Amino acid sequence: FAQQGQTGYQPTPENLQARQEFSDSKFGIFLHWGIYSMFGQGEWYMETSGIDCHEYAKAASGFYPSRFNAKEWVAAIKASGAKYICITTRHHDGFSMFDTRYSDYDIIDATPFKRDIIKELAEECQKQGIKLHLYYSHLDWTREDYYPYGYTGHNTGRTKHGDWNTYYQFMNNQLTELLTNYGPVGAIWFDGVWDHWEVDKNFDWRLGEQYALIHKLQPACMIGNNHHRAPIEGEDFQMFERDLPGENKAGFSGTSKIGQLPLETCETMNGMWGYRVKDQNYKSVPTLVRLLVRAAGKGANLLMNIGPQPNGELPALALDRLKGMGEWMNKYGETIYGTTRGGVESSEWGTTTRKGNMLYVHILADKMPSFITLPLKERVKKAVLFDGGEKVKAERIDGGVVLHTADLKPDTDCIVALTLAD
Ligand code: H57
Repeated sequence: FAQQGQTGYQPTPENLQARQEFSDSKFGIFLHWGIYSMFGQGEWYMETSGIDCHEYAKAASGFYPSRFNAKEWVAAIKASGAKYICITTRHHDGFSMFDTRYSDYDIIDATPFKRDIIKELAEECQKQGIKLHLYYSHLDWTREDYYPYGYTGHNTGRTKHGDWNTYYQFMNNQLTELLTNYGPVGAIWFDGVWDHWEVDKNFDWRLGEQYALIHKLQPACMIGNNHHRAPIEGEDFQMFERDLPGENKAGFSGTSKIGQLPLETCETMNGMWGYRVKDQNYKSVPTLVRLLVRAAGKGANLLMNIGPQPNGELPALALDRLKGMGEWMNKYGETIYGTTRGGVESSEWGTTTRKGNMLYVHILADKMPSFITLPLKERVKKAVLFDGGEKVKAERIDGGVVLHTADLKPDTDCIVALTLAD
């Protein structure tokens, strides 16, 4: 599929630096917010309930998130230890959460709220020093020009005609707005190419030209695309929805082959991306921490999702989890930020991260294993508990090192810090 990418792409030094910072940051917060939030049934409500897109669109006139306060959102997210925020500027329903000249189906023209949410968030991110990534959907359940050749199975009442070229131009116009009017954008997070690819795996989205446009407008802005295929030329990071890198359990038709780019995996804090009133089943802080640690062990960032409420507030349980994760990151962030994959394959007991000559062994099991065997070539100069510095017995064996862990206390993450000889 290389023909779909930006041919001859050479990332600029700023872009390479952005990639490095991104990789080092390890933790971001995803926000799925749109007029779908009002229905309280997740962001796929129009499609899964077969609602006519014109009926659905009327809901926009009731969108008035009076409690929205970008400053509070950013502060709460920053306190979690997350280094970036990725927000939906336009999801599959086609509604734009920003001020766009290219459609009236947006926050300014179609709602009584009339405040540019993306602008307020962008300004606040700048002020508080956290990066902003923008989610942008290729798939559109509302526009008639979305389809190139026919109906692909979505039952939202839209007709099948229209010129796909005008849709392509529309997307590029909107991307130009997003990359011109909101200051530095950390990344564009694309989603939805799989919709046509499920029908025609060679459908040409003309990504090359689109990626080139983005890199021309903001060379440092990274591009990621939720396709679960090997990276396409012009992309700057590789993402895996609900999969750790290399896994392919989320139902995508791609191979999930891992390339050479920075990695990111995204997950939901409860069960849905968009606000779902019935779903109060938020993962516990230890569970979330373990997800983050497992991702880091694979060299990947965790992008953890929250679905803000229709009134503009983050759900109370989400705020609680942000606070808990922040407390953990304050203490143990050293073993996560700026690390790379540990080089010791993750296993049942946990995983490893590495920074310089430090190897962090993250034991994530509820029951402590008696021994952990690490296939390390390097000599271990020192082995201590990260918490408290107590010595842990490390024994050299053929082909590795055995850690004697029987007497350690299980925790959310019991971390053994190994200093390796260089
Ligand atoms: O925005 C969130 C998340 C980040 N991506 C969207 C969700 O609304 C879901 C994307 N799911 C992609 C997927 C999973 C399996 C294959 C595609 C319907 C039509 C084709 C499929 C599902 Fe397939």
